[in-house]
Amino acid sequence: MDIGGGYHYFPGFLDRDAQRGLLALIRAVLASAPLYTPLMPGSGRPMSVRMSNCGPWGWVTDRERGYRYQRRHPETGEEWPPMPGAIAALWAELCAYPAMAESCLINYYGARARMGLHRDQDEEDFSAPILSISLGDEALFRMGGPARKDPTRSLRLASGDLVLMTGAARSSYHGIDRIVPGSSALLEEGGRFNLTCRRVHGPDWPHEVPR
Ligand code: MD6
Ligand code: FE
Repeated sequence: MDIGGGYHYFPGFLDRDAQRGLLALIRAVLASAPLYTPLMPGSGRPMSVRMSNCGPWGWVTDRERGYRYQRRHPETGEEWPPMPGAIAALWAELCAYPAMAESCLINYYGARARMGLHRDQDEEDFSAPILSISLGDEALFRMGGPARKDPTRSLRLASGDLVLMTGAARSSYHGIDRIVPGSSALLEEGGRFNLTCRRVHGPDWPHEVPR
């Protein structure tokens, strides 16, 4: 559903079985690439969200080197686990883009985690959309425009909802004001996973970088 500004919203796209299946795949990824606490560039302040990645490239941040994509987990030093086929299939189904996603960022929100208003701009190619998948507790998603001062709207994202950000929304400000603890029983520990699938390079970049 086109909700304007380049934002597309697919409420309840994943049924309960699909959510459980995806969650099991994410848990398997996290068994080899555990969640870590990212630090803000400069200040070194910890983010409240914990992160990991799958796919050939992972988005990371730390105090010294800031926001970037890299091939390896910052704590284990291992390459990121492969992107599960079910996630790649959602990208192929929903994103009109001639190449596969190269990165799936995994964000975990505990009860008090949030994500400030930001734009995703560490990728080379803004013609590719970003696909977001929500699992677990509901979240208040704030959606703005390309300028920080643009008016914002708020959407309550539930487990199984997808959001596609394309066109103007691809470079628009957005964030998570808060989650709604206890609003979903999908995660036994509570909280929320958000997966964002991205293209990092242009469409001609090899999907698997030669070693
Ligand atoms: C979240 N999402 O839903 C945060 N970024 O937890 C994002 O920051 C995001 O949903 C780029 C594209 C879609 C998103
Ligand atoms: Fe984002």
